[in-house]
Amino acid sequence: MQLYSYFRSSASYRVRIALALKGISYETVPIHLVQGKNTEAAFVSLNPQARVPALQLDDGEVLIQSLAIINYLDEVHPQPPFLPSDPLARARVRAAADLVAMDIHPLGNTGPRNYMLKTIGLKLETVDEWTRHWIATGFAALEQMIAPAPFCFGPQPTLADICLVPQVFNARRYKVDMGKFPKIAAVDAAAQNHSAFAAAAPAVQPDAE
Ligand SMILES: N[C@@H](CCC(=O)N[C@@H](CS)C(=O)NCC(=O)O)C(=O)O
Repeated sequence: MQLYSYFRSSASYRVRIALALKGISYETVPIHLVQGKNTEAAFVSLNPQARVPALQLDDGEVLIQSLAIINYLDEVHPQPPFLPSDPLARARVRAAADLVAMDIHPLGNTGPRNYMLKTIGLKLETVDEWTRHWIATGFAALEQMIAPAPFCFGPQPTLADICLVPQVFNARRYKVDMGKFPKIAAVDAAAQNHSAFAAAAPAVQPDAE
């Protein structure tokens, strides 16, 4: 398998965690977002959305959208599961994952940030404040929804942790005050000690700068 990835991309980071948790080996194909490599024809032919991640399977099929990729991996490689078996517990895990992936992440993503900076002409400090605001707003809600033990919903990582840990990386990058979110910080600390999360971290990727 080949993972088209950018070391600092949190959507790519989610898929790297999922692959590591499942013990699936893959080759990283770096797509440098700042250099605009995602908009080059070769990559757009794989992902018409021009975003990372994309996962090319051994038979050549290409999957896009991190949650679709992660759910595919969970269906094809059921162990260890990313969701609990109880429907109510599954709904709680999915709610936490969606809060991060659908409500927080899109607002601080490269495309919208660049539009605000380059097209609207907002100052970097204004855009950074926007990014911090939406991360902190989402984290304030998430802090009420999780019960670290040590992961968001128990002793094993779930889809919620797979989404949350990369978002904490982003939060730190944009200097969100993590002291306000002790439960989220505790989950992140537990993840840093887990080999799959450690292997997926931006700093150890082949394209890390
Ligand atoms: N919902 C998508 C988001 C993918 C996404 O936005 N990736 C970002 C990096 S984290 C990207 O490639 N941005 C490039 C751009 O917006 O131009 C997913 O979960 O895969």
